[in-house]
Amino acid sequence: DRGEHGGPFDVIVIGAGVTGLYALYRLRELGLSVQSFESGSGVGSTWYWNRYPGCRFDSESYTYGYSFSEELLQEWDWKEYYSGQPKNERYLNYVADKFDLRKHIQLNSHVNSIVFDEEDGLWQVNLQDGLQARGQFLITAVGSLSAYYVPDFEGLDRFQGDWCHTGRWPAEGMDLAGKRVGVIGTGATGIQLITEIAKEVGHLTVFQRTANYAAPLRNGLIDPETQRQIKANYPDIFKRCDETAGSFIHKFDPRSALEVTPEERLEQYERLWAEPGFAKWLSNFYDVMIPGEANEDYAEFVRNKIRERVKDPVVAEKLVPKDHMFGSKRIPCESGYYEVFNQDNVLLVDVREAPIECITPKGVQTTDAEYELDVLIFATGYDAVTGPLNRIEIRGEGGETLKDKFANGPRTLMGISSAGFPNLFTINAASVGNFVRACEPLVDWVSEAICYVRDNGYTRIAVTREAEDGWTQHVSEAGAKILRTQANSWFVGANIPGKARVLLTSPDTAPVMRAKRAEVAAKGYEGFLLQ
Ligand code: NA7
Repeated sequence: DRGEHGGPFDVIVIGAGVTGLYALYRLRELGLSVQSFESGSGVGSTWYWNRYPGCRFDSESYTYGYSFSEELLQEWDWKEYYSGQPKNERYLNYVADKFDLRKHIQLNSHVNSIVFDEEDGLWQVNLQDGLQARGQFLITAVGSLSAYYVPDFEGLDRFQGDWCHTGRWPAEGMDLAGKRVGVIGTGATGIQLITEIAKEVGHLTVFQRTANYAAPLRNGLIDPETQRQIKANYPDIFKRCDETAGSFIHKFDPRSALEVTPEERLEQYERLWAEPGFAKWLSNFYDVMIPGEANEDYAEFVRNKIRERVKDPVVAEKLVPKDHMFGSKRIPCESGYYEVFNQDNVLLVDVREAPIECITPKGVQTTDAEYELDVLIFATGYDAVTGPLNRIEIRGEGGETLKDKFANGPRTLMGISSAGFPNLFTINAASVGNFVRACEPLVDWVSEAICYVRDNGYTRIAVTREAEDGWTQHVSEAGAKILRTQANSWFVGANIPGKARVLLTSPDTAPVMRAKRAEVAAKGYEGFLLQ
């Protein structure tokens, strides 16, 4: 215990990434005292930690920026349609400076635990370095994909080469030029990374467990005229995003793929395939993203696109996904991924056929071979949504921990808050779709709730058990029907051994979620107990 860090604050925000920065801005605008603790040495969180080569947006840059400041929108130039990590990190730093947010942020501050003090009704935040802070309200802006996951392979501690996880890429970089490099994992991250480092490594071994449906990103530079149009049209751009299920700019074709002729269908598939980003599926026939015949028809179209690009038919078949539906896992975007496997110095190892047994001092041992490596990179994903919460000891009323409470999956109302944890807003568990579009209205909602509590003479707001039970059941029932729950992915916690299999995000679309939250607020915070 090294004493108190000022305060007590009206609101403590854990994290200074996309959500945390906006929360600081909004809460301060409302006249509240705010403090953020951020474990990184800089702001940006996801865009701070993910420095791996090839890291970039795959939603359009101009849909990913904050909308809260017209001045910011007009000042900031996105150079590329899908902006890369260095620029994205600069953007968040620019925001922190422009709105003078740094004075509310303590960097290099890892939060060990947060404990609700029932007597004074404050949350006590305990930092790794022994410092403490107290606040009336607490917001976990800790991200949904921040608790990086390294599989528990025996022998990793004896590996003589360098290794890292993509989500903790060293600031000084990794020296890969001419080296024998291995990458485990072929999700959205692995696919970006592999494509980029294949240009410089000596030899690359890709350990793939599940082949993915990756689709061409088709990035490009934004020319000055387009830049001008973007800046003139931000209200329309954001309005369009707000109208779609995941707050992306692409709108489904209301027709079924099955109601048009095979020629028309193929013509649309091809036309959209030539377009950048997520248009290929989110502007396609609506039922391409619903389990069923149309989905399988499109999956086969994508499989053939993969086959066309890989020269060795044996390698091509390994890269073609066959065991899960198109869109049931996050669809990675790529910029030359499949061609990497036409390079002589690249080897694809199917670890479903021959699983990894252990890491040896020299490299990776599968059931049938040892692969010698100088560098091993884990692109093995994240303990999503609940992982970042579970890595903090969160104690609510009666000393109950959130981790114990969430052992069989999250129990919340709308992801936002959990019974027995008053004045705690788990905003990181409530996001759906395009992240910045989702986080702004969420932060606004939470800020308004906090003001409502204070303006009406209350001190505490807590979800009722009934409301939480209702929501938890809704997630389970409605979730069972959607594409995202049909495969073993982070969406349902199935990527982490032993984690309960439950949809970790809302089964509802972003507009429905906004409407539900608005209704709760309009009814005086129905489902919450105000004291
Ligand atoms: P993902 O999408 O969870 O991908 C992780 C990859 O790592 C995936 O290919 C996994 O195979 C693989 N993996 C995980 N554990 C193992 C083990 N034990 N052995 C072999 N392979 C393994 O994480 P990303 O970082 O790519 O993307 C996360 C999100 O970030 C993404 O959805 C975007 O929204 C941005 P699997 O498929 O499980 O067989």
